[in-house]
Amino acid sequence: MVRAAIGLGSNQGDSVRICREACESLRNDPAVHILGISSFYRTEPVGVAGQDWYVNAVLLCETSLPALELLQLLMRVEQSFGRVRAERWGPRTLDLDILFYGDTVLRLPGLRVPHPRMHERLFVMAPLCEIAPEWIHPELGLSVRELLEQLLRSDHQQQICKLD
Ligand code: A4P
Ligand code: MG
Repeated sequence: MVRAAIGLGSNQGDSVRICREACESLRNDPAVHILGISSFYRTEPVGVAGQDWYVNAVLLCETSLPALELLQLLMRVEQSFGRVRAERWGPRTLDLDILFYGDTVLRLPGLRVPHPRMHERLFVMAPLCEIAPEWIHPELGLSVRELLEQLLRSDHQQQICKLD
């Protein structure tokens, strides 16, 4: 079993419900054992302006799936929520990203782990720090808590707010 962190994001449809149901889909998969789910956050869009705010959260699990099979499972769950890929960074009903997969570093054309932009994103690091503050980023050599502190000290503040 490998520990993995999965980022959830949605800004189309009933995003809170979609993220909750995506977590339930993963809980129902025999190859995935959920260890924890962060709070849900309402977050300002990063990358493309003029779209609705997102709901973001992070799920921590153990899985028996190799990384590429975990990605395929996430894509199936995205599709079951009606995800259509249009514009990069554009609006989506559900985006599931592998953030960490154990200490593995993968730079394949279709799978990059750790997620290459995660440490620059408050909408990832704030929820991740709730459930895995001590996890060391295998490339950057800093813990999630340290990376979040670094991000909070930098100028580029993204707006996020925790939902109850
Ligand atoms: N892919 C490569 N590595 C991974 C990985 N670690 N996990 C590939 C998941 N997928 C990975 O993804 C494009 C391709 O990335 C996939 O086919 C997969 O093989 P996608 O989900 O179709 O496209 P995308 O998400 O638009 O692109 P990308 O580059 O993953 O975007 P990001 O960086 O995920 O950003 N603002 C807020 N507030 N909240 C958000 O959640 N998300 C994005 C998307 C932009 N702005 C946001 C948010
Ligand atoms: Mg994605």
